[in-house]
Amino acid sequence: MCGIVAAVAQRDVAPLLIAGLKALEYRGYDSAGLAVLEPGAIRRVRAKGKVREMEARYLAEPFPGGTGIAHTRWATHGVPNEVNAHPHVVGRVALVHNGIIENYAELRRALQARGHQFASETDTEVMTALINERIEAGLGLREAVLATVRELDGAYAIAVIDRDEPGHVVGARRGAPLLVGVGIGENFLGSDAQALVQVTNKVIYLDENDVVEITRDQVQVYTLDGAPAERATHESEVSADAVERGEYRHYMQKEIFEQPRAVADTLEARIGPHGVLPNIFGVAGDAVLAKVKGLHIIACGTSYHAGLVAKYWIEQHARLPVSVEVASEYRYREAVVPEDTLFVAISQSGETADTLAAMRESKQRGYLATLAICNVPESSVVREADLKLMTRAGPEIGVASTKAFTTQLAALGLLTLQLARQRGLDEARYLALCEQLAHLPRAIEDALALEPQIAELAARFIHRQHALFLGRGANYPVALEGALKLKEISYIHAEAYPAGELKHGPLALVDESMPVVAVAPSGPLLEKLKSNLQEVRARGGELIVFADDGATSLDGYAAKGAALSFESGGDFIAPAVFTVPLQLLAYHVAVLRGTDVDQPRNLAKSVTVE
Ligand code: HGA
Repeated sequence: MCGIVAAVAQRDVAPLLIAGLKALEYRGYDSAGLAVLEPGAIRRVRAKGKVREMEARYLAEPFPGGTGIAHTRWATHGVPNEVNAHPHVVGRVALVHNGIIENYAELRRALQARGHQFASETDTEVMTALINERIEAGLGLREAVLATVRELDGAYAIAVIDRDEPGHVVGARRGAPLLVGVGIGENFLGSDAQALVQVTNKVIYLDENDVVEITRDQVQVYTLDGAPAERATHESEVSADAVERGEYRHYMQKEIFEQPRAVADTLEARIGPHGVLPNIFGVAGDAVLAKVKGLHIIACGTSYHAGLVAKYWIEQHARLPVSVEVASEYRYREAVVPEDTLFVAISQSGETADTLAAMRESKQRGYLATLAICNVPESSVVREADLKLMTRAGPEIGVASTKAFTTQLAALGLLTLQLARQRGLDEARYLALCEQLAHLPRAIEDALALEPQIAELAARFIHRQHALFLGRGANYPVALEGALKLKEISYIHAEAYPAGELKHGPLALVDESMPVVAVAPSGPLLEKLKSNLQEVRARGGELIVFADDGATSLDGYAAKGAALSFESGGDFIAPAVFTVPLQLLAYHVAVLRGTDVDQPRNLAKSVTVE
C-alpha cells in the first residue's frame, strides 16, 4: 500500500527520496510525488503511474534541497491522477499521507465555509489545509500537526514540511505504519525499514498516536498530548540484497522458488526429532496454550486461507473448536467468545489495518490471550500480541503472496502439533506428523520441479475468462488460494468450491470452455473427489488435475486436460505442497497474458487502510 519517505540531510534529498520510493514500489500504488524545500519555496513534482515517470520529470528539471517528503499513492479518496497525487501543498505546508481520515467531509465543509478552495478530492488535502491554517495563525509546525491530528478520526501516517521551517520534518502515525531512520548527520522517515535500507539500518518504531520531529541531528518523539517520549533505537535486519530479483524474471517467481528455504527457516530450531520445542510461541507460551479450549483465527486474503487450513488441522488433531473469519467482518460483529478462547491474528506485514483493528477489538472481548503469526518482527500486530510466532519468509515483494502463505502454514503446523500433543494425541501419530512437517521444505522442492510442465499447461488459460478450482478437506482452502492467485495476477475470474458442493450450483457453469483445476492428493477423500471429477467430465469440462504419486489412475479423468503428479510428502503437509503448483500455474498464466505480475492492477501490499 502507499509509501512514505522523508529526509533531512545536508546533501540533496530528492535522489534519496526517489530511491526510497523505488524500494517501496512492491506495495502497489497508482501515482507518485515528492516535495523539497528551497529557500522560501516548496518545489514539487508528481505523476500518475510509476515512480520512474515522476523521476523522469524530476530529472528533466532537478532541484536541490536538503529537506523533503515523498509518496507513492494507492487512491482511496479521489481517482488516481496528478492532482490527487501527494504531496499536497496548501500555503506554506506540504504533506504526504497514508490512511483514511474518516471525518474529512465535515472538516472539509468547515474549511470551505472559511473560504478554502480545494484543489483535489482527497481527504489528505483537508489535513494539509488545517495544518497550514494553524501555522498561519502563529503555531510552529510541530504544534500545528499535534493540534490537527487530535481533531482527526481514522488512520494516518504523515510526513509534513513547512516552507519557512527548513531542516525540519514532522511525522505522525495512528493506525498506519511509520518509522524513523537514524543516520549520521541526517535523519529519515519511512513506511518501513525497506524504504530506508539504502541510507541506514538504525530505526525507531513509533507507537500509536506518536508525533515525531526530525532535524539533521535530532529525533524527538512526542505523545499526542505533546509530552516528549523516549523510543528505543533498533538495528533493522532488512538487507538491500534480500530485495534483489537476481536471475528471476519477477519477484513472484523468485519468492515461489524461495519457499523451501523460507519454510526451513520458519521451522528451524522449533521442531526436533522429539517434536515441537518448548515455548516457541513466547515465554510461558506452552502454559497458555495448555489452557486453550478453542481458537478464533482472524486474517485477510491469503492469510485467511492459511487460517482455514489450520481449522481442519487443529480440529482433527487437537480436537479443539476453531472458527476462522475475515478481519473486516469480525471487527464489526458481536462475536461470541467462549471461555479460554485464543485469538490468533495472521498477517504477513503485521500492519494489515483490518487485522490490527480486529486484534485491538479482541482485547475488549475477553480472550484468554492473543497470538500473532507474522513475518515482520517489529510490526504493530507482533508488538501488541501476547504470544507470537514469526514466519521467517524474508521480505515479500510480489503483491500476490506466496512464500508468506507457505511459511504461515508451517507456523500453523507447529501450533497444531503443540496443541495436539498437549491434548493427548497418540505419541506415534504425533511424531509421524512432526516428521512430515520437518520434511515440508523437501516436499516443496519436489513440487517446484513441475515448473516446466506447468508453464506448458498455462497456455490453455490464455484466452479463458473463467476457471473453477476444486478441493476437499484441508485442500479446499488450497483451491481457494489457487483461485485467488489466478484472479490477482492474471485477471481471470476464478472461483473455488469444495468439490462436493459442485452439484449444488456451480456445475451449471461447466462446459467445454470451463477449465476446472482439481487438487487431488491421496487420502480418504480421494475417491469422493474422483466422483466429483466424473461430474465435470460428463459435462465436457477441461480438467487439470494435480495429484500425488499415491493417487494413481487419475490420468483418465483429465482426458481433455492434464494430470500432473508428484510426491506430496504426506496428507498433513499436502495443503502447503499442493499450493506450489497452483502458484506456478497462476504465475505462468499471468506471464503469458502479459500482466504486471509483481504489481497487479488495483492491488496493494501491506494493506494499511480499512
Ligand atoms: N486517503 C489518501 C491516502 C490513501 C492511502 O493511504 N493509500 O495507500 C488518498 O486517497 O490520497
